[in-house]
Amino acid sequence: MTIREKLESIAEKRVLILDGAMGTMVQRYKLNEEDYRGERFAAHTHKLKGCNDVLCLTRPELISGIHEQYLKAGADIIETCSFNATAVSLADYGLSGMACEISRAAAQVARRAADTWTTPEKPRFVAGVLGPTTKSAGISPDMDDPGKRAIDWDELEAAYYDSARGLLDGGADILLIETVFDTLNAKAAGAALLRLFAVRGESVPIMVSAAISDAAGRLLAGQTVEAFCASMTHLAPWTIGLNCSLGAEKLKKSVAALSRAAPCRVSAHPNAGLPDEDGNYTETPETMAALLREYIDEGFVNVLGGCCGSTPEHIAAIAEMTRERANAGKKPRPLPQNRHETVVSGLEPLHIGRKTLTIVGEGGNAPGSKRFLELIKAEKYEEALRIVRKNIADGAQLVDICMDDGLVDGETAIVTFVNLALSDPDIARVPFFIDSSRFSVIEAALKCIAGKAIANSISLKEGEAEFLRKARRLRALGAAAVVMLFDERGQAVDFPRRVEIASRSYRLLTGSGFPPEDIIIDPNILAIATGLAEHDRYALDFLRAIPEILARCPHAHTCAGVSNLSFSFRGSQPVRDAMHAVFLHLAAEAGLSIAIVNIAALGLYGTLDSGLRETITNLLLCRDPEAADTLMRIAEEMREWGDSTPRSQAINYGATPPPSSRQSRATPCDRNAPPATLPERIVLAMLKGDDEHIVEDVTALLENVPALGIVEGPLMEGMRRVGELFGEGKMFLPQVIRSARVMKKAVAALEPYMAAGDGPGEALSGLPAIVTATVKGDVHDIGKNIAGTVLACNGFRVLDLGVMVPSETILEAAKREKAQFIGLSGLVSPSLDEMVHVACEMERQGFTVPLIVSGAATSLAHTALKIAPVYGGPVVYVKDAGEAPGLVRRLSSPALRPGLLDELSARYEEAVARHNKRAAERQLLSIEAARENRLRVDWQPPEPKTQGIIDLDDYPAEAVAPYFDWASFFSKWRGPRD
Ligand code: THG
Repeated sequence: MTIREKLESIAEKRVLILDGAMGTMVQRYKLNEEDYRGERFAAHTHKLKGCNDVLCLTRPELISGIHEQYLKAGADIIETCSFNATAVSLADYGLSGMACEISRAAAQVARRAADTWTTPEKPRFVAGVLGPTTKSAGISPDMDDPGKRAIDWDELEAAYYDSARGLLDGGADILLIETVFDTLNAKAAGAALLRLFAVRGESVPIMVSAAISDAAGRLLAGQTVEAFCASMTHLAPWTIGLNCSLGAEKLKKSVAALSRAAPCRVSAHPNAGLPDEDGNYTETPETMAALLREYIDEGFVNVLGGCCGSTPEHIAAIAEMTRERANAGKKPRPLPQNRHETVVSGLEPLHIGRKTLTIVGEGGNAPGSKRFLELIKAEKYEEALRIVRKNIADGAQLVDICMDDGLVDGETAIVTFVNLALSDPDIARVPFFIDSSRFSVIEAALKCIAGKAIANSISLKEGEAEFLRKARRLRALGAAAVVMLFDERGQAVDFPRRVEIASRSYRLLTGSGFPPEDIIIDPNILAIATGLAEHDRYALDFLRAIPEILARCPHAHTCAGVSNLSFSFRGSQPVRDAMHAVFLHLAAEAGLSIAIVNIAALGLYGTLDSGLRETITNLLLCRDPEAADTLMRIAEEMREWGDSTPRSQAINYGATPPPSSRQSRATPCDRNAPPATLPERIVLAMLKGDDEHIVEDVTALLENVPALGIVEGPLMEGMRRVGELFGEGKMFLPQVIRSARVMKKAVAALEPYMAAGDGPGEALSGLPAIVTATVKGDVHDIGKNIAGTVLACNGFRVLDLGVMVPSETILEAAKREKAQFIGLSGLVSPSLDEMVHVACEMERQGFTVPLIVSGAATSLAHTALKIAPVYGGPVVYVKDAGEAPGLVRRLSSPALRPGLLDELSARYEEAVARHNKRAAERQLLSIEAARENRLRVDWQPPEPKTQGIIDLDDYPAEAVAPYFDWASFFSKWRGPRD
């Protein structure tokens, strides 16, 4: 039996148990630098403390001890300690070259532990972990350059390949791509795995798991879980799931959504709740198991486990609860059968159905539009993007992007344009239709796209081998494929050839494992009414071919570039538009799924003049040899009388809701209500991230309001509302970044009008410096990086000192750079003490600048109770990256700062009062009851461990810990908390 078959045979019967956190467990051992280094890295150039992965080489017995605890707790699958074991992440420790070796060691340690615990009744599996790395291929690290990327697909793919090779060599059964926050990184990992499997001639099951980062249930990079799912299904993963994130309670909604969307098994391993004021994760084993019980009772999952903060006790409780629910008759989520839905995605998913017509906007097609081509040639990308954005506003559900032109370097242009388009949330929302006659250009674009795109196109023109090679490549890049009906003999123009080439293409593709639902057949629309008789039947044969192709190619779709049809009527746009409307009407009836159209100009079928409609129908269906001449006459008349055809109306042929309503639902403000006043327009522009008129508007407002007043008035209000909406999950990161860019543009325009000494004006000209760092003992920096990006975009000079930064380094840098703010970030609980330490040091050294506190471990309560009291300067707790610019700006404005400080101290007082109230309510036990509750130590020697693989005397206490259950010892010793 293959591993996948083994896993499936268990998954049929019950929910599998995954282990819990590795990092939280390693923390318990309080290792120092020397522990991490061991002998082998004693003289290593970089600090290694915090690099848990290297422990697989230097302290394998410790890692194996943690695995054993999870196996003992009942985990079916244990995860290797290799979260950062990629060349990309290990670079922080000067260990890039060791990714493969560390990964191999990580898998070996886990393999041995799993084998020790495997029995015929309960086999144990090793999941080789591939983490998200420290760099994101899909998000710009530099706000001034939204098209920039810190790493590209090829580098990531090579790194993942190397690590995955090590994991397989070390004996991993499964490869787990986890904590995905940027799907593009995960797709590169997936491509590496497919390549590795091809080279080794064997494959292992893939698990993919994303982290949700805000209340709106999106990945950090902005994708919804459904869109993420669509982006990953080409890997045919064994499971798709969610991990880390917000804890089981808040994650439930997203797991439910994923469970509805996933065509495969579903996993969930959330954090043990959210950290409290001490940075401890709040869910106990019991409360976490109780929350996850709902996942099982509602049939959402097949695999359950824990992430940050979860311990062997949590896993034991989850395993126990799972058994109990199985006994109570609860079934694991059934595997969806024969799901062949076509779902493509941008930040949001798009279902393509056979009974509805999906519209691709053709505006971004350089050879199809003189204006667009001119803009691309002149590298006026912002303006070119506006055309695409307008297509979407007009109702396009996908956008065509094509840079083919003799004078344009296709690869460079498409990569630049796609990266810019992806940083525009209004555009990034929809899936892309990547169009090029050069395959390398399509590949280059797909390597930038986190969503599932449609590649346009491949064909049998150069024979079967080349056709299948390209198809394989598209699959590895996670795209659906348009297949044009060409073969070695040329283009299919009549009905039999269309059907013949379609069937052959479909047979070859599905035979090679290409999913039928990702095949989109384009039966070639060619110009009619050209005056040549052999062209007369082009439209009719196209329409007849659709149902025939659909019948022969189950689950596949058809597609058409509609504007080609009317080339003969160039010069008479109204007639062209009417022809397109009639054609679309007929094609939709015939079963066409996808139409590439000029969306803004499309006439509405129902409103066309009946005579015109009749003539066009006769022309398309070859029912009247005079139809072409009649239409010519109509075109002439229309030119004389002026354009009377209704335009600019979005069409809705199918069951999908009208695009315009989709649009406004997803936007945090109503686009249709025009704002009355200039300040309102400015706030709205910030909310929409629309910079088109911002300079005009702020300049106009200058007549009545001084520059500083505009910054502190509408601009700040906009920033504040953006922060608020982000916090509520109503905006997502790319939108926040866009708003920040609008702010920056506005402030830059106002700067010349600001008086010297005018707070932000002065500050901006000198660019206020913010020193940021993840504190000592902590290696997490995703949130800090984002806050840095958003701040940089707002005109601050951000000096990021990196991770694991001791307080001396932070304070030295702050002095040297004359920093006006210090920002500290921390994700794990020990970071909180470290932050208190930094705050004490700041006080001691006489700092007065604001201290900004942020990161998953921090909270308002902890800031109020522990940090604010030890530092005399302002201490500001920032919950989300989106809030940072607003707060920092208010702090740097002499006018706004006092109000903010009052607001903050009121919030802190309230938090302290709440805390004190809760503490006062805490019931103390009587002395008798406490004595009764004392620890009773059983002094009998523990049972000898049959599976012991080490001699206890040879090892220090922390290594032995797994064999003497210190955790339960201490939990009894401390007694129940609260
Ligand atoms: N099938 C597939 N892809 C395609 C096509 C197809 N991609 C390209 C094309 N055909 C569809 N796109 C267009 C875009 C514009 C026009 C026609 C088809 C067009 N443009 C005006 C013209 O040439 O008259 C230009 C006007 C201007 O310059 O502004 O008609 O069939 N899979």
